[in-house]
Amino acid sequence: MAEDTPRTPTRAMTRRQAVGAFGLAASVTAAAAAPAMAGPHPGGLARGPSTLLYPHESRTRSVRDLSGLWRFQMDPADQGESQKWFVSGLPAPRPIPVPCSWNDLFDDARDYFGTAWYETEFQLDSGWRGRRLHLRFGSAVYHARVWLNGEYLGEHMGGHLPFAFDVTGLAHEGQPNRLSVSVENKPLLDRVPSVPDMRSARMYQVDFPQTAYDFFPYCGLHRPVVLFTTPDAHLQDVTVTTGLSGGAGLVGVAVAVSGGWSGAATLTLSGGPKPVSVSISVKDGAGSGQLKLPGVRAWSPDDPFLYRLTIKLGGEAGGDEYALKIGVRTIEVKGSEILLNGKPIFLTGFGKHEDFPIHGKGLDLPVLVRDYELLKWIGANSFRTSHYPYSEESLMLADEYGFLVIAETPGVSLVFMDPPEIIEARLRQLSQATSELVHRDKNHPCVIMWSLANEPIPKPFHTVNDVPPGAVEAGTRFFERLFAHARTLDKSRPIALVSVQNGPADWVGQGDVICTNSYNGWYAISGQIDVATATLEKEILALRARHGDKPVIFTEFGADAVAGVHAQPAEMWSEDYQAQLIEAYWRTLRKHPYIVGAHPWAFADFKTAQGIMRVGSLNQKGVFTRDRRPKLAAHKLRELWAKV
Ligand code: GCB
Repeated sequence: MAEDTPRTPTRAMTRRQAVGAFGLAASVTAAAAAPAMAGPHPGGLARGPSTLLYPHESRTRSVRDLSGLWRFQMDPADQGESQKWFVSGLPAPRPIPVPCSWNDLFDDARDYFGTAWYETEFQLDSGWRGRRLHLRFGSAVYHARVWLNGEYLGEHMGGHLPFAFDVTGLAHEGQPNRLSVSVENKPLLDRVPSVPDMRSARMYQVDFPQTAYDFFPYCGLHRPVVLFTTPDAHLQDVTVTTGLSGGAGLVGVAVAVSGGWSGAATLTLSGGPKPVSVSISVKDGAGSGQLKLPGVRAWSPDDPFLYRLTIKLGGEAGGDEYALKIGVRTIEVKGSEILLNGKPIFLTGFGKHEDFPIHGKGLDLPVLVRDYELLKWIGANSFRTSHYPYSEESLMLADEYGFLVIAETPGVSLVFMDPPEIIEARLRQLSQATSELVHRDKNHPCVIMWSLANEPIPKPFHTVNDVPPGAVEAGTRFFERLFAHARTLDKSRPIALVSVQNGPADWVGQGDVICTNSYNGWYAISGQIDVATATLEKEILALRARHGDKPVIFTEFGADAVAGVHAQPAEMWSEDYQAQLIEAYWRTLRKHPYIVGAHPWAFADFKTAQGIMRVGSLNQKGVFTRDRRPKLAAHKLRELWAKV
């Protein structure tokens, strides 16, 4: 480890690096933090920035998934860095699977939110000689620092989004290479999501662990860690935009190539009756072109047809090759409608969570496939990635299944009663996460809208204090800046935030679509479905009056139901009550043509902090149980949605 490598990240350094981390997140950080460490590669390549493109294999790219059993050690005293565990190895490790959350595995780790270390070894493939070597993390919650063979690579702040390093020259052939990662998930006020300020948020003192949001704060390496190789000059980024014109598809492709590379590249779209190609020239690392697909099969939930886009550098000469699946579709807001390929859509589906026993938030492909099968079974055409970016695998699969996805940032339960410097720190962190999210997911046809936040509130719910003066205005300024930032990142999709019932109109009103959560019949007007729906009716009219002709989506409504509990007449917590409340909401919402989506909360029961409102530490508003058995409401929705 270089002498000047900081051992303990100070707040200031952490912030500076996190902000600089957008795009080629950790690579930039790594390059900035450790230029002197870049050893010469046997093939003579020096380290450069990495790429965040999903690591697909190709003729020129090999991928090695490092998933499996790693070694793990908690570090409550934060001594691993000063004791150089990344050099000596972990003193007392135990096995841990990657990807997985650590919380459900070990009794002493369930409520552990400090630093923990991960360690594994890998061998280099001799066929990789002369290639550029990259190391990529799908997600580490929340703050990760990484070493390879004792050399510090860099860090990444914020969960749920990937980061990568160019590690060319740092790994050795013919011997094990040690990879060490520290992951830390301290609940801090200035993070996103953050914890409530305990001085003013009385309610949270009865919940454990304390969170401002309603899901368990699982930690760890949640998604695959992979090694991949590229040629020296390689594609670093691809941006695809699609349009439709008189039965033809128009596909715009912009590429970024490492090292300011210049030369010819070929773009090919296959999957249609015959492949379509175009040659483009790349200058100083940037190039773009357009392909036309006569008789295009436009992507939609009814026909989620995907083309394969292959990009080859250097024409036939054999430079880097990268392929991804794309769908050709348009999405726009017009008047009170959301139009997909020019036709109005209505969203049926849910807010979900990445959550399952034992895995926690670790990528779980069997559960992912089962969820999508159940979404199809119930008649859902969409879901929201509440309340953070989901795995890249889940979006690739959504492209294939034809689900319409509202992709949400980790901006959940933001409050605006804190000191300005805390609010500013959150804005920086959330802007970075938004940049990384759009960068990662911009090419997915399934993503039809960005949600910048879920239920921001001036002050935490149930606090005794009044809304502090200036909190609403602070939120308005915060979202003006966040929306402006997001709109520079993607002009091709609507952008919204999801508001809480009766949340400040000036916040949600900045969105292209009005998204709102509504809990009449549960948190408000408990136990009285008729009164709840009459109130809902008034709320709908008020929303319309306030927000003009923007389309409206009810992104959450519902009731907890303990599976197996029944009551006649229906009572709260019974399956009957949940089914009846959801049906009453559905029928009320459907009367209003400007309401273009209804997502009951939630798809499945999920783990939360312990608290007086969460029996079994579960939110039981799922229409499926946590192990995916349908409740009465699931059958009811299936019946209702069959008629849409
Ligand atoms: C909400 C939140 C969601 C909660 C839900 C509930 O409004 O957006 O995260 O889980 O309410 O059940 O309280």
